Amino acid sequence: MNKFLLIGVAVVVLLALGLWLGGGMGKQEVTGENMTQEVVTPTEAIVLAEERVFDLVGSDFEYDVKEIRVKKGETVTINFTVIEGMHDWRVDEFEAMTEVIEVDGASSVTFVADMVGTFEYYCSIGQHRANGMVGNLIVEE
Ligand SMILES: [Cu+2]
Repeated sequence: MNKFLLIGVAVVVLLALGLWLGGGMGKQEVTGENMTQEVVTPTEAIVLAEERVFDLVGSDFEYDVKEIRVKKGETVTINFTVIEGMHDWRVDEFEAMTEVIEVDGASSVTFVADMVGTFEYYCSIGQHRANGMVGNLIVEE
C-alpha cells in the first residue's frame, strides 16, 4: 500500500517536473489551464519634466501677461521683449531675472518652479514696480 502511494507521488512529481521543464512526458497532454502565461507588463511611460515657455512683452509700466500659472517642478522659460521704455523681468524667490532691455531687445530666463505659492514678478527699474509693473507667478502642486 505504502509502496503504491510512493510510486504514485513519484509519478505525479515527475509529470509536474516534466511540465515545468516544458518537455511534457510522453502521453501527458498539456492543457491550456496548466500553462503559465507570460504576463506582458506595459512599459512605463517615461515622464519628462514639463517645460513651459511664456512670451512676455514689457511697456511703460506693465507686462502684457499679468499672471503665469505653472505646476511645481516645471521648467519655466520667460522670453521677454520690450516695446516701450526700458525694463526687465524678475522673481526674487527663484532668483530668476532677465537682462534689462530696451525696445527691440530680447532676453530670456529659465528656472525650475520648485516651490508652491504665488510669487510676484516685477520690473526692477526705477519706480516701475511701484507704478504697477508687476504680475503673479502662481506655482501649483
Ligand atoms: Cu520697467
